[in-house]
Amino acid sequence: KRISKPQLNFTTPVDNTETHPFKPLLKTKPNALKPLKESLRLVPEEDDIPAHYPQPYEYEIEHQEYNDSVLTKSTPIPSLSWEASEATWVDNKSTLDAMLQVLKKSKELAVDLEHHDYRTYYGITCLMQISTRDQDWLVDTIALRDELSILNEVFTDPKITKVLHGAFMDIIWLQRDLGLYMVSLFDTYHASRLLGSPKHSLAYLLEHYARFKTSKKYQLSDWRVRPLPRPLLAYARADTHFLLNIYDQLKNALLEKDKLPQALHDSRNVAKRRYEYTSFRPKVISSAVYSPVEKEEPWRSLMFQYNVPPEKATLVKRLYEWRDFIARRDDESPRYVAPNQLLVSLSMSAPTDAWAVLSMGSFLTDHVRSNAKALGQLIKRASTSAIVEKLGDYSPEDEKLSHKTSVSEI
Ligand code: U5P
Repeated sequence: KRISKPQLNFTTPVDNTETHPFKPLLKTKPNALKPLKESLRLVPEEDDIPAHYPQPYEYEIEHQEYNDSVLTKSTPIPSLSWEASEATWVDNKSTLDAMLQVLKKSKELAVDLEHHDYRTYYGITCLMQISTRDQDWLVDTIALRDELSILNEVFTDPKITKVLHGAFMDIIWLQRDLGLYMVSLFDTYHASRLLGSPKHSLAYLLEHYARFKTSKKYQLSDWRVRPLPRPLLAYARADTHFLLNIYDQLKNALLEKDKLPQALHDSRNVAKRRYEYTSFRPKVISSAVYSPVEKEEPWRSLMFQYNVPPEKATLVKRLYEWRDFIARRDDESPRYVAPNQLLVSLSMSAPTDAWAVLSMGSFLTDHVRSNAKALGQLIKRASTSAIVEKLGDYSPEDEKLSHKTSVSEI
């Protein structure tokens, strides 16, 4: 089934141009220790970090205490029966408000997201699963994209613990698409690591702590589809339904081993992560900042992975830049415009006219087909400039040297 692109209906159109640093979507700041205005002040460029807006809840994440219930042992509360319960679908303002009223009264929430990244440049958050001790909700984050900032009332309330598994990308997607942040995050992935479990996936925790078997086969399905088919609804609900009970057990085990402070420290670091556009990302890569592209010369890894000879570097770079330009313009992923394999084939056989591009074989994409002429010209120009560069300073010694450097650089 062909799905129309949901981003065409967004009230704020998608902007892939990166002409300024990422600006937090936050309009009001519930549970603030530092006022909103101060939290949105541009930090000037220094050393290897370009000018940027701060992560607006960084101070609160660092300074707020967790609820006492996180710090003390307690008898694990059993999950609600899987068969006897059903999730509530939330796709309008009134069900959202009703959900929020229940969430406000809870001491802890389990949260998870599903995300789509094939027919979009940056990605789209498609679904948010939320569970309390006695209810599950599935929130349509496409339909409610502009309404969800009210969830900051509970997400940034330090008295309400947010339990997520491996939240490092969820934290990014929440701030990028929905302007949401989390204060008092408990990441069960970090808990599992500190306890030295044999495996750290949610599937393993579900099986080991909740005796619930899942299949990962739905993880990469197209979460933009509406209505979501039953198996996907069930898969999504399972991601949070058992998580608070698992949290109870992990928390007790961490307290027994004196490892709870470390688990909270690691969780705080995840919650503090900041989203930034590729062109404004810090020069030094760290887990504190996430950007769509995190490598200095990403086309070099492509050459390394596919064993492309070094003299093709200019051509691979030009093709990579062409693909990125088209992907941004049409809001598609680079791999939808042309998968790596196709990019490598184009650089290897280097077709220099439309006809040659089109006769490359059966793996052509729509974008490569409709841009065959421009691609032929680009390849011709890149090959010519590579020859000119070579003739300019040719000596056998040089060639050996440049070969060595380009290999070790990768
Ligand atoms: N995801 C991937 N690749 C993976 C695992 C997850 O792209 O190997 C993305 C999917 O978009 C999925 C989202 O919707 O992460 C959340 O995964 P989960 O929380 O359901 O495991």
